[in-house]
Amino acid sequence: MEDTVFNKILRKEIPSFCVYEDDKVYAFLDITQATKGHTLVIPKKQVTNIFEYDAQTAADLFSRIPKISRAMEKAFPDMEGLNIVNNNRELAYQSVFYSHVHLIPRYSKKDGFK
Ligand code: DGP
Repeated sequence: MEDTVFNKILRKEIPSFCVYEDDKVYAFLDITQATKGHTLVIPKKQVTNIFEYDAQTAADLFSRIPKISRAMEKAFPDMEGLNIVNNNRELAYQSVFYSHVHLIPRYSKKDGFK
């Protein structure tokens, strides 16, 4: 499997802002911040895309998302909605080939972010 920027983040070779971590997943702020708090969640077991998941790794990843979403809601009380996005392969706009889920908060008030 490709050694991606997310492998380097997991190995702490490049810095990231940790949102949540346990033995199965790591969640960190996306460098682009599509909106305030834009977070990426990755499984610690490397998977390239959705087509490659075994059931346990998928359960490990997706079972954490409600908890992380609630933590984001606490951190950003003005957050009113949340998009959950997962791009798979280049044609579907995947640019880092280590599977990840985007958690993108939505705000009704303009606060300098989209
Ligand atoms: P996607 O297009 O779905 O593969 O999204 C990849 C995301 O990864 C993109 O929103 C930007 C983010 N990203 C790329 N490089 C880095 C990095 O070095 N640090 C962090 N925090 N995010 C990164």
